[in-house]
Amino acid sequence: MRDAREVVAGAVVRQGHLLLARRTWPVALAGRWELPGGGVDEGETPVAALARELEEELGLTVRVDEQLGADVGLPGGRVLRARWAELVEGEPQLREHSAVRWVDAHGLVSADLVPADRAWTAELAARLA
Ligand code: DCM
Repeated sequence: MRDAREVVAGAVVRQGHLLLARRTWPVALAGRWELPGGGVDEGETPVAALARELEEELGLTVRVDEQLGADVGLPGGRVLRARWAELVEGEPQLREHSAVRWVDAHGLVSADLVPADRAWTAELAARLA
């Protein structure tokens, strides 16, 4: 388990629907939905980190685009940022998550998101509307 100072999450949109993934860890977040992603390794760019994480966790090939929304503070002084990501290839595979789903704006707003990701709900919902 990495203890990265910076965590990057991906907003993958396909046919007007956003990819959400259900976490299994830690206990406080298990069962709640997130934009998938993970920690930026030493010497790695956030763009490369997000592409790597989405490949490792879900088997997706993406092209990482611009940042969306605000930076979000996480416990331990870490910062979480989100970027749009274009799906190039792949169907999500459950390697670390317990489920995935593609949601429209209504599904996003009603999803039990991890707390940090709620910072982006309005901007994401606007894009999906
Ligand atoms: N995290 C989050 N929202 C995301 C992705 C990650 O709040 N969309 C948090 C959960 C963990 C930390 O970032 O505290 C590291 O994530 P991971 O365990 O997926 O590497």
